[in-house]
Amino acid sequence: EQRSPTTYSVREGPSAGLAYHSCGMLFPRESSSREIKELNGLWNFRADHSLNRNLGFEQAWYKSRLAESGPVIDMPVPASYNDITQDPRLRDFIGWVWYEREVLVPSGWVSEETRVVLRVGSAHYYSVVWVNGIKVMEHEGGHLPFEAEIVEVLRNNPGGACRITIAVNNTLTLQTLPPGTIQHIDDPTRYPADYVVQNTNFDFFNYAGLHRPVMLYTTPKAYVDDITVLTTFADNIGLLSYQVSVLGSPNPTVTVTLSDKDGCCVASSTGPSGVIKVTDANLWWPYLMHENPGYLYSMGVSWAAFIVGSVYEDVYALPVGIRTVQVTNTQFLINNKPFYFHGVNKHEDADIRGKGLDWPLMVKDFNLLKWLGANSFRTSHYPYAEEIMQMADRHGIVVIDECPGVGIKDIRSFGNASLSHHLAVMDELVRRDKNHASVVMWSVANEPAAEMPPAGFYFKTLMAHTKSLDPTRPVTFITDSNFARDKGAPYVDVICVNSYFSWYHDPGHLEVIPFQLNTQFENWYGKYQKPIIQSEYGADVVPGLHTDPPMMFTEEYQKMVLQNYHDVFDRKRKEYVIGELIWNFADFMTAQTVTRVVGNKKGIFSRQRHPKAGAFLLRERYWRLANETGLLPVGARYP
Ligand code: BDP
Repeated sequence: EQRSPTTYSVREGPSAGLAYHSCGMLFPRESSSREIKELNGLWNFRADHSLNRNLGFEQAWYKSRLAESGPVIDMPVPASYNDITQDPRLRDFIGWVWYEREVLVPSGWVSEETRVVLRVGSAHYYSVVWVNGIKVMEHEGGHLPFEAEIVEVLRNNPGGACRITIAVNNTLTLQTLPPGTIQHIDDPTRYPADYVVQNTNFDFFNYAGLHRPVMLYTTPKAYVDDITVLTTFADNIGLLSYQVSVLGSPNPTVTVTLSDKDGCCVASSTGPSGVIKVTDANLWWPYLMHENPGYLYSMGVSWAAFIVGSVYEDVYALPVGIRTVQVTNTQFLINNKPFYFHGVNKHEDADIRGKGLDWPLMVKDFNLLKWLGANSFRTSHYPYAEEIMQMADRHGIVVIDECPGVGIKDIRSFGNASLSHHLAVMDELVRRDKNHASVVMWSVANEPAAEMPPAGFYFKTLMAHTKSLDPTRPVTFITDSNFARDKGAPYVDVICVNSYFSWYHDPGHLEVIPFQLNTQFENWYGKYQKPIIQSEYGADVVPGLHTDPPMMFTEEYQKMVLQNYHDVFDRKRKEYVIGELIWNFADFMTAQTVTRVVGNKKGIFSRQRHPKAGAFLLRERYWRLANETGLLPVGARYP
């Protein structure tokens, strides 16, 4: 049988193309005009183990029930499929897997006045979606939502039966985000026949599947498609300039009301765009910077029309926080007050569910963040679930929102195809997250090969584009390059540096940290005069390992690494260091390598969220920092 190196290409599906971008992507919310049907739970599932992974398309598995074309297994959604069975072939699978679920649609939904939208919160990496055997959309990218209107398809099937088939391909290539390469090895003396591996340059397991909720929701035919809100304030007056786009109606009458936490209307406006003034505004403050952090108003947006005796309307309520963000040479200001990031880097990662959204885990993680006294996190290394962003808004946890630009190490990943996809991902990310008060900065990449010649043009374009999408937030990328040769750094607003002194360099030598870290900061600030965040630092710990004097991989060694870094942070934060984000919040799964003992163990919590010694050290520090730098009322120390 013939097999070409492109066999596992993500573009195997017929007529591949991107989802339509120029519309909004409001998070589905129920209202008097909108209903939701969640499709979480068990789906039918089959991985296409055929040699070219293309059997599903050749045999058109979407045309009838999946069980009719072969065996199926139960697969929970949302979840990664990798750790659900005992089959190593599924854990390490590369190529197309097929999900299917049948749902009955209420008859009232299939009407001339209603839109029915099928929305996938995220599916890693490339997806093709059919409803009742008819293709309704494709989407590239594993961490952002996509949706299609399906009422026309449902109308052809009056019984209300709706069979949703989703094929998902986890293959990463030099042009995907994150990038990867597929390696076919043809050496019968050393490898089995048809040996294929997925190589990546990032340090987390390439979990795949339907990672976030899948749902159907309705809107009226004319509907609120998108809302953009920019906020500022002057003295005690909050100002919200908004823009509403209504589709399906030529002259919509838009009404906007702003309600406070108690549901009382405090201001209103009419028209698709305008400015709302709120007197005695409650600002959105970060956790530990105010006694009432994360204050959110509810912006009710509605559209109504009276047509031949009937009322048509659409109603949508968007949570909004009023706050400002600014960067100076030495400071990061939120609501004009200096903000010091004392927080974490995270992953979407847990036992069994992989990267699947899990409510208990999410709430546990926020409780741990608050226990720790963390006021911020970075969405290393891809956009997190919208449900997580909403929690951050409500709890006042500040977010650096990162796109999946991780592992860009090969010069071929700086080409036009990569850049245009990267720009499109930033479009999708900003469109999804622009209204989150918690998001204070965009990160376009993590540790790219920023010293390579094409990196200058690439990052200049990418960051200019991101700023054009959102002029209100600073933009950065996270670097581990040499300060003198980094070609992307000239374009960032805040320098974010990762370093692992006494770990990957000079392993075991804690005594180098004060020197090397000090030099790192002086070099970067000397060249750019921009504020600096230590965006990663840390050390692996196998929980329960102890030595004195400290040795690598013990709880004591992690504590000493942290302590040594902190001493330098404490000197430099008086000057221009504006934050520290530990690597990592919790242990997480990676590909198998000789440097990883069942995953990355740099967590201050284990993968099961049990604290290591470093967590207690960090907790002491973060609460002390909160007391020093925050606006906490006296006495509000440990909760
Ligand atoms: C950094 C990467 C991060 C890794 C970390 C590590 O940004 O993704 O997990 O190193 O090696 O370089 O632990």
